[in-house]
Amino acid sequence: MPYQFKIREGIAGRVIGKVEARDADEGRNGQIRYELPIESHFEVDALTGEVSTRMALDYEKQQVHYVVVTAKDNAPDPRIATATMTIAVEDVMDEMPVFSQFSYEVNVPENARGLKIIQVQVSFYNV
Ligand SMILES: [Ca+2]
Ligand SMILES: [Ca+2]
Repeated sequence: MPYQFKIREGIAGRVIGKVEARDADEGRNGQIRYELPIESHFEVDALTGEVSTRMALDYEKQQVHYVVVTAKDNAPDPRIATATMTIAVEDVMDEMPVFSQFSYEVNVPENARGLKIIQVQVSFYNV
């Protein structure tokens, strides 16, 4: 079963949703533990299935993350199920404005009152 979550960029340690696997077995064999890949940007609570961001995500780097969550029962010979989470990162206006040129040199004539000196172009990555 696919999961779809959304999270704003730039927030670490925020719960974004929950995964749930069911196991009809009784007792030990019915106890499920959830796991995510170690190198993931996310972490999952092994017992509750709550998924949260391990680190702040950057929309400008990656807009969607596909993460496979594994559910494993506690049997000596564990049964394993996987589900894919699609996590959409929401854009926030978090980029610094950058000048299109590193420095500007302008010569202003003396007594040039009211003269338009230079037009500086500032752009945002978010635009
Ligand atoms: Ca960003
Ligand atoms: Ca942004």
